[in-house]
Amino acid sequence: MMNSIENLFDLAIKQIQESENIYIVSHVQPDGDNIGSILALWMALKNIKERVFILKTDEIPSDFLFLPNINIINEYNHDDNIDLLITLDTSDESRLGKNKDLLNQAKTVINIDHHISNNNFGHINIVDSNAAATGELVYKLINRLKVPIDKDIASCIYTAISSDTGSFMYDNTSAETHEIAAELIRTGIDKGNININLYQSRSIERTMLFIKALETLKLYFENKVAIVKITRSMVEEANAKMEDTEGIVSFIREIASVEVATILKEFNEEEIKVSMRSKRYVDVSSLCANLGGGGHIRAAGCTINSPIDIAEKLILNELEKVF
Ligand SMILES: [Mn+2]
Repeated sequence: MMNSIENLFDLAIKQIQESENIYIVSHVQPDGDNIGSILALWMALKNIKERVFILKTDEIPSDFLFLPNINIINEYNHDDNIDLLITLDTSDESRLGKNKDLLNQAKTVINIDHHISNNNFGHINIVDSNAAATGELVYKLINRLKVPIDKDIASCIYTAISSDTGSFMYDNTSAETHEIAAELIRTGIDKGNININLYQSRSIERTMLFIKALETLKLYFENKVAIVKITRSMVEEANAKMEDTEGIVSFIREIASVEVATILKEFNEEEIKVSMRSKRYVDVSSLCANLGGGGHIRAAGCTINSPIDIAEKLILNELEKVF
């Protein structure tokens, strides 16, 4: 029998109540939805449980250092017992990077996510691809826990939802998304400050990398496909980091003729991370799935283990099937 989301929330709450050592774990290359969600859930659980911790899987991008309690995110100490491990916004085990083994160490795993590609790796899987962000599911869970959502919790959930909806602009933004946002704003959050931190704080280095990326822009299939490439030497020349590529792919999607925007990031000579965004009709999630990746209909990604120019050709082959 399929469990309804409501039943799954109740199962998760029962598990939380019965667990002593609770760990919430971040994912590799954490984004606003991941970090906002883990902080919000941590703050909420601290109201009802003594031993709740957040584990760091990857460095926290500087954009999110303004969030309350960001400094409590810590490395796993190998002597600790994990009764309950909670993953948020994590579509599969590999997204846990160096903390992947904790899935076996934990007595119980709760997996809360909104990726359509989620493979239900947890014991309890609250996976709802209709949610615009994992932050929406965390909001519902906290309400069901009957923990009041204060300004700090609300700021983190607002960050999560705003990040994953492109400031409430993407297709995934629903009436419910706005209803939740309205409730969050009513707690008195400083949304102006959140917006400045999220959208008006680009560093000079990131700006320089942005310019370099745009210089590589190529258009295909009657200008419906735009591709940019970031090599390690470009990152070095801009004195930037690979995480500073955030926002470039959305920017090139804004070109009028473009339906699919793609960025190729060279993490290693034969390790190319690809992010794809579509505008109106192409399902980039299934396109990326053909290359071993996944994601959402309008935002997806994959990793290709070839040099960057070969990776570009593989992607163009997939795109050719669509255009
Ligand atoms: Mn998300």
